[in-house]
Amino acid sequence: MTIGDFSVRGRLADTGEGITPDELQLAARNHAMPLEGLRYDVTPPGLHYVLVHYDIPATDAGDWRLSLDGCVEEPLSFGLTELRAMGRRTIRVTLECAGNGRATLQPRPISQPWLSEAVGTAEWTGVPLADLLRSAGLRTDAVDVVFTGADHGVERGVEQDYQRALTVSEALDSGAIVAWEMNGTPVPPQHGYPLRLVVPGWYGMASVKWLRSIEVIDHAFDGFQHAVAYRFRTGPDDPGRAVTRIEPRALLVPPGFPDFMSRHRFVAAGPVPLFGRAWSGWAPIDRVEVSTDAGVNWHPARLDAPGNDDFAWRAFAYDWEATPGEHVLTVRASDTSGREQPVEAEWNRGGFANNTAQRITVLVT
Ligand SMILES: Nc1nc2c(c(=O)[nH]1)N[C@H]1C(S)=C(S)[C@@H](COP(=O)(O)O)O[C@H]1N2
Ligand SMILES: [Mo]
Repeated sequence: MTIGDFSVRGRLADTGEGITPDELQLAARNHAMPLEGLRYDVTPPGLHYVLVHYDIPATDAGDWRLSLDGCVEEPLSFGLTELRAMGRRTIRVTLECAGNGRATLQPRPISQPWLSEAVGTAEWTGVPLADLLRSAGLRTDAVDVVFTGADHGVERGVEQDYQRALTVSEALDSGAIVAWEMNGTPVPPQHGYPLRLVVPGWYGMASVKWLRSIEVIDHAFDGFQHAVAYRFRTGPDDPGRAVTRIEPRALLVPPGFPDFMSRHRFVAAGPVPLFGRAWSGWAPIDRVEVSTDAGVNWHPARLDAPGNDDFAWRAFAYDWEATPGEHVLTVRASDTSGREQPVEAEWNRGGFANNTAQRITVLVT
């Protein structure tokens, strides 16, 4: 159903229009990971970014049920205890919001105004989604698998439960899990307590929180978060292309100390060790380059040995010999699929996947 006067197309900020009260309201609810949080292999809880479209629902692990039905041989329903008995796997995953970088685009799409730090890495423990689907038995007419959260709201006039889908092959092969633990403790309320889907390598919107139902359907899912939101569109009438996996990105821990308002940095001249993390949802990271002169010259960073999880970020380091004056640090990553992080990403109307290289202004004294 639709409510009120609305346009299913989002709005773009007018030339020179600052952040609106609506955007500020979203930014105050949904927080990013402070960049110094990049120093941890696994983001401590509370520092991991949070994105909630509607409200955090009131949920209770004691009576929680997850249903699994539709095009399956045997419809199933699980409580938490039954799910735990199905198996247990822990995976380290870097999640990033598809809207990360949106607020720096010109013109600015009006929505959650992320800068560059809507990211975090956690260890998620749960049961492989593929095991659940196999235990119910997929019928031959199965096409898509629809995941529904317990949260409910209105988005651009359309009332809905938060829903996303994967194709049957993505659901079976993506390594997705239905998780009840984050970093070894129950998933916190804002991250999906008591159960959430985690789809490694995909932008965050695929990892449905407060998961209460999995339905296998015999046609392609065309819910709001697929057909209207999360599409790369060049204009309001462009049908666009689906947003799926995470584009490569590298971020540095800003060196030295910050100015309170501008976040510009101060460091003393001499050796300055630079450190950061890089990730991609398409393939493992194989190269990171650092520039200390706003992208004129690029230098290879040292990459840490890859870990066991393909979709967790990889650490890198670079030794900078800082000379007095103002410098702009910038960094870019590439992965083994040949994707390279651009110095300036292409604009799209929803402001998705803006992996434009980070820029940090540093005053060397
Ligand atoms: N049920 C539900 N799942 C959801 C969302 C939501 O609003 N409701 N937001 C999605 C989006 S857009 C992102 S980026 C991730 C954020 O996960 P996090 O808050 O645990 O970092 O959750 C996804 N799963
Ligand atoms: Mo997101």
